[in-house]
Amino acid sequence: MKRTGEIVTDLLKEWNIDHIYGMPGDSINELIDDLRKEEKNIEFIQIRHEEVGALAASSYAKLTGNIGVCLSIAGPGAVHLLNGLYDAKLDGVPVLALVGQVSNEQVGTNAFQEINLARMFDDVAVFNEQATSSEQLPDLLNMAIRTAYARKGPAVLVVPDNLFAEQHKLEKSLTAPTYKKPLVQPDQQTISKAAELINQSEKPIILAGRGVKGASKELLQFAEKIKSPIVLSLLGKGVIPDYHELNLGQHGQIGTKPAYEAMMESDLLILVGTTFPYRDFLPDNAKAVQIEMDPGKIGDFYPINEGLVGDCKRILPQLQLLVEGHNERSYLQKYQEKMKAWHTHILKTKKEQPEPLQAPQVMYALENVVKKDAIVSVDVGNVTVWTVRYFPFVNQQFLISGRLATMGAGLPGAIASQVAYPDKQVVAICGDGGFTMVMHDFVTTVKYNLPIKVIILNNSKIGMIKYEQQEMGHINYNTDLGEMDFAGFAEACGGEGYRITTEDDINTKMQQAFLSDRPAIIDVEIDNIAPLPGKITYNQAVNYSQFMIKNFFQNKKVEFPDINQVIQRL
Ligand SMILES: Cc1cc2nc3c(=O)[nH]c(=O)nc-3n(C[C@H](O)[C@H](O)[C@H](O)COP(=O)(O)OP(=O)(O)OC[C@H]3O[C@@H](n4cnc5c(N)ncnc54)[C@H](O)[C@@H]3O)c2cc1C
Ligand SMILES: Cc1ncc(C[n+]2csc(CCOP(=O)(O)OP(=O)(O)O)c2C)c(N)n1
Ligand SMILES: [Mg+2]
Repeated sequence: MKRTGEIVTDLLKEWNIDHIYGMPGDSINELIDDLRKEEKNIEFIQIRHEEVGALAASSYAKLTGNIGVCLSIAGPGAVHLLNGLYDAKLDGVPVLALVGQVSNEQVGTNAFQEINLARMFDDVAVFNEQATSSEQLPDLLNMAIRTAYARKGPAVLVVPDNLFAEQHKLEKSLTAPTYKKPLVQPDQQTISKAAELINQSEKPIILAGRGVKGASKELLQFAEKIKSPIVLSLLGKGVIPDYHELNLGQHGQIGTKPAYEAMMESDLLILVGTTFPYRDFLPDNAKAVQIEMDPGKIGDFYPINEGLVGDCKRILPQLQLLVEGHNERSYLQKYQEKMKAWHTHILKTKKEQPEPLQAPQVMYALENVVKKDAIVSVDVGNVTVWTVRYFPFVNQQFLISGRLATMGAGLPGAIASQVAYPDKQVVAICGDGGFTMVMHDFVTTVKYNLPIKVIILNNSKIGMIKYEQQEMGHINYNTDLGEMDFAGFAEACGGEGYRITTEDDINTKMQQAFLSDRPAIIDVEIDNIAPLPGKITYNQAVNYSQFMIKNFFQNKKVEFPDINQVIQRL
């Protein structure tokens, strides 16, 4: 007979789980002892806040496609997991949360740290069960992991700690530690109808998202044949190089003006692997074809004419065989010209030398030191827009909390990236607000010697909200954060800190930091200017004028955006 905890760790290994993020404590101590015995096979990464563990598990799944695992005690530890589990749910990736519980005989008695975990996890989890006997635990674990993969979300398995210590009575598991991915394929008739729509179209445009990761070659060959421009969702950043001649950049509030205009002019929208949520940025009356793995999402974002369910890596070449090739297309050429002008405009801004420093100059300095295959984990705020717009990707991978858009995801994402790929360069780009939500876990990077580089765009403000309030015509309230010396903090944690305040030392300090093999924070003091939308709408302009008038009468202050840029983006 084996200890149940030993069977659990054996199963984790069979599922190819080689690391777990967590914080030990009562109600999970028995499992911790089993994990101790397996430390060579399953690395335990002790984070300082369970939210970071859950966000790291979610990020690991986004990067690798493999399940991310986090662990916590009952009560407060479990509560801390929630944000990361919601991130996994909203971005549709598999995560397993192993959560301790008071011992079996105490469940339901208001015991110390006992909360109603089943009710708390009910909304977030795609699988939410509490083991009541040691016999069922291995099978519940298999079911939890399989469901997380099948339903692409977080599975929560709550276990009263005493169960791990019990001797397991059954000789054999009743279930198997396996998940088989289905091969879904649209019928030939639907593919032909989609090809017909494409052949009839004069101005086709592709909106590609994260689902294209792994199918970049197929996407480019298809787009090349029909001579269609490609615009990308935010999460599609990096699936094709930013400077590729068919790429019109990102789409939406964070996007480019050529992407917006080309989209509005198009007569056929080809959605590939995306849940792009901003209806205002899609054309009013275009025809549409959608290629999407999840049948539940076909037609969910646009009134499509044909939906092709399955893997775009297989479907794009099948479609490519049926569509007519084009040597040129004036619609594409028009926007390629506009895109050249956009790149010139962006590069010109990056080369300016404003005092104080601004975010585009930081991106320019970063671009010069970062490796072509680095992983870039970005936090939520203006920092997202600066990175996406001013940091061109060649072959880098992009990581963010997309749908939940939680601040504080940048650092956990970088931790997960370095754990998953110890030999790759990993960069986190965070705002001062987002980083302070999780900054305690910079010590984790020091403890585990994860040589990540954290760039902080330090504007002493929650810049995005300051700008949002202005855009709504409101006077700013509670958007100042106050000053913080993040470089000093990095050193106090045992890492390296670099503080950059002027253009003069930005390149040398950035290079120094990137040459180091230790975790480092590069704290850049920047001016808080607003990253204007790629395309400014009439309403945005009107509301902003209202803010300027109110601000003048109430605070006797005048804040003008960069008028040259505003005119270019109108
Ligand atoms: C500050 C901030 C600002 C933002 N602003 C914008 C913005 O302006 N523009 C923007 O686009 N987003 C923006 N977002 C992100 C936005 O909320 C969504 O997360 C994002 O648009 C979704 O991107 P996606 O569709 O590529 O990814 P997902 O939502 O992950 O969708 C990917 C889809 O691909 C499917 N799929 C997976 N694999 C395959 C395959 N092999 N074949 C076919 N289908 C597959 C999946 O089933 C899924 O439906 C912002 C987020 C933040 C934090
Ligand atoms: C957990 C969480 N709380 C609040 C928000 C709302 N929010 C979005 S961006 C932002 C400001 C981010 O500030 P900072 O990290 O300093 O980045 P900046 O915008 O200044 O570049 C806030 C408060 C959020 N997205 N997530
Ligand atoms: Mg800030």
